[in-house]
Amino acid sequence: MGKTLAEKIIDAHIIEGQAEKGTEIALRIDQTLTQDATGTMAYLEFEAMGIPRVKTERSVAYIDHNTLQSGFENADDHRYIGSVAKKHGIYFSRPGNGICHQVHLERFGIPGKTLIGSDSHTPTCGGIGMLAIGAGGLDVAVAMGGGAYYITYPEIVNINLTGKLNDWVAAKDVILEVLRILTVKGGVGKIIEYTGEGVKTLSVPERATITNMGAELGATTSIFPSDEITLEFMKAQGREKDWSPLSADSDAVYDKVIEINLSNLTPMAACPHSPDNVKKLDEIGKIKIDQVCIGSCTNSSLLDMLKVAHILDGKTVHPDVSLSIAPGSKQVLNMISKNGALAKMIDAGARILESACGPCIGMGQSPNSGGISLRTFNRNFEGRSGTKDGQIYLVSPEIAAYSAIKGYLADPREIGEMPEFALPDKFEINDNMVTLPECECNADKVNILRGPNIKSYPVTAPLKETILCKCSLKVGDNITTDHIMPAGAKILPLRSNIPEISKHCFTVCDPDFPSRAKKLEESIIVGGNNYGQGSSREHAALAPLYLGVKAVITKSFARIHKANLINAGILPLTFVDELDYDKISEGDILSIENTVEQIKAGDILEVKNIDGKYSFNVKLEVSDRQKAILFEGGLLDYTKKSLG
Ligand code: MIC
Ligand code: SF4
Repeated sequence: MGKTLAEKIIDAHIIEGQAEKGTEIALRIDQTLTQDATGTMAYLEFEAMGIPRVKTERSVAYIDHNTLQSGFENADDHRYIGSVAKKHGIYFSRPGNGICHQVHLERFGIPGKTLIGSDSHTPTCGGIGMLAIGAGGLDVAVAMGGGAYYITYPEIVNINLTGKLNDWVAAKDVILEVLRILTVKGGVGKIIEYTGEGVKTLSVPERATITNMGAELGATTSIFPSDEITLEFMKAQGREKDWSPLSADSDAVYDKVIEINLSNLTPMAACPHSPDNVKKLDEIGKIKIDQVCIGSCTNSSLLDMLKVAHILDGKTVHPDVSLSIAPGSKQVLNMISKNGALAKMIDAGARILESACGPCIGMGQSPNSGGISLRTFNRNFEGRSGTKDGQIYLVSPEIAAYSAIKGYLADPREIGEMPEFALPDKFEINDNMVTLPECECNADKVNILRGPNIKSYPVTAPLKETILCKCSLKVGDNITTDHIMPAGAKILPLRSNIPEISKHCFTVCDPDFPSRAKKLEESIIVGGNNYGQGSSREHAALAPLYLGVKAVITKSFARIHKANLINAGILPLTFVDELDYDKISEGDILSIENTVEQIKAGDILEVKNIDGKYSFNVKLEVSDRQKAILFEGGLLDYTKKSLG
C-alpha cells in the first residue's frame, strides 16, 4: 500500500512508537521557531533545562508580535531573546525583519524536514512540503534541547483540488471553503494533505495561505507536495539546494477524501465571530465598512501585495474607511518599495505599518465601537481586535483592497479581467537582519540580559492524591485561548510575567475569575466542546496553573491547548456522558480521590459532586508518557528529572 506525503515524512522522523493511527509517536525535530510573545517563556524553560547549545539543525527566534514598545517590557524581552539566541546557537530575526511564518517560508523552511514552532500558524511552511507543527513553548524548548516532539499519529485527510481559480478568487477563498466544510474543530487529530491537478495552479504563497489557516481547523498541520513550483520558489530565494521533490504515492490511502473544484469557488468571507462562519459575498450583501486591514502571516506575501497595489492604483481609499497594510517581511516591503507597488498604496491613502503581526494580535488598529472591519487575517474571535463589539470579517486581499475603495464589502470580480501576477525569478535577498549565534567557543562570554518584568516559571508540584475544590468557572463551547488568556497591546507585554498576566485570565468571560480563583487557592474549570481552540500560547495553561487550577473538565479539547495543560501539570479531563456537563454549576464542590491510583489503573476517573450528591465519570485520554508528566507536576519537572 502506498503512503501519503505526511506519512512519508512522519515515518522518516519517527523515533518512538508505531505508525498506528491514534497512538502516540515521537518525532525527531529538524528545525524550531519561536516568536517573542511565546519566546521569552520558551527560552526561560530552555535555560532551566541547562543545555548549553541547541541540538536542532536550525532554530530561529523571531521578534514580530510584541513590537509596540509603549513601555520597557517588550524591548527588554527582545533584548533577552537576542542574548539567549546568541549564547545558545539560535538564529535571531530582529524586529523589522518580518512575521515569523512569512520569513521562515522565505529563508529557512526545507521540504521534507520537520519544524515545530511556538505559534499555532507554524503549518505555513507546509506550503513547501514541510511537516510544520504548532506547539507550546515548553515543547519547543525540549525540541531545541534535542528532545523528541510527541503527537498522536494523525488521520490523514486528503483535499483533492481540481480546476483553476477564476479571476479575483483567491487562496483565501479555498481555505474558507475548507473551513466551511470541516468547521473549526473538524481538523482535530488530523493532517490535511492537498493533492490533485489543481495544486499545480497554485503558487507557493497561495499554498502557504491555505496551510497557514489550516490552524483554524484545529488540524495538526496541513501540507502540499514539493514540486516544480516549489523548486521555482526556492530558486528565486537562492535556496534550490534545499529543494527535493516530494509527493504522496499514487496508491496512497487516505482516511477521508474531500473534492474541491477550484473553478467553482467564488469570493467568500468568514463572518463574526468565527473563522468557520463562512458565507459567499452575495449572501452577506454590500455591508458598509469602517476599516480594512491587510497583512498577517496568512496574507502578506509579495504576491498579495502586488494584487493589492494593482487594485489601489490611481484610486483613493473611501472617506469613511481606514486602510492599513502590513507587508509580511522586510523582503516583501523592500521589493514593493523598489518596484513602485508601495507608492501606489501610499498614493491611495493606505496607512503602512511595520512588517509584524500588528492589528492581527490587537497591537494597534482596533476598530471604532461596533466598527465593521475587513481583515485578511486568520482569526476573528470576539474581542481579539481590541474592540469588544468590533465586527471582524476575514477576507482575501483582493476583497479587502477593492472594498477599501468602495466603502462597502465589495466583490472584486466587478473589476473585470485580472492581469497575471507572477512571482519574480529572483527575490531581493538580504539576511542582514538575522543575527547569527556566537560560536560555541565564545558562548560563555555572552551575558543573558534580563529585564525586571521577566519573572520565572510558576511553582509546580507533583499531582495531589486528592483533588477537593470548587468549580471556579463554567464556560460553553469553542472557548478560545483569546478568552482564556487575552492578548492585545495592554496585556501582551506581560507575557514574561505570569503573576501579572494571570490577573487577566478569563476576564473576557468573567472579570472576577482571577481574584476568585486565587482566593480559592485550588479549583476546577468546566468547559464545553473544542475548549482551548486557537493559539499555541502556553500562558493559557500557565496562568490557570498560577491561579491554582488543578483540572479542566470539558466535552472536548483543542490539540495544542490540551498538550499545554499536560505540560503545566493540569489534568485535561473529558465527560464520559456529556449530559453531566449540564448538571454542574459554578461553585459546586468537586472531588477526585486517589488520583494517581485511578490514573495508573486506566483512563476513567470518578468525580464526586459533593454539593449535588452524585458521582460522574471523566476520561483522561493521554499516553503513559503524559501520565508520567502529570504525576511529576508538568513537563519541565519531568524533563529535568529525566535529564538527571
Ligand atoms: C495568535 O495568532 O493567536 C498568536 C498570537 O500568534 C498565537 C501565539 C501567541 O499567543 O503568542 C498563536 O497563534 O499561537
Ligand atoms: Fe502573528 Fe497574527 Fe500570524 Fe498570530 S496569526 S503569527 S498574531 S500574524
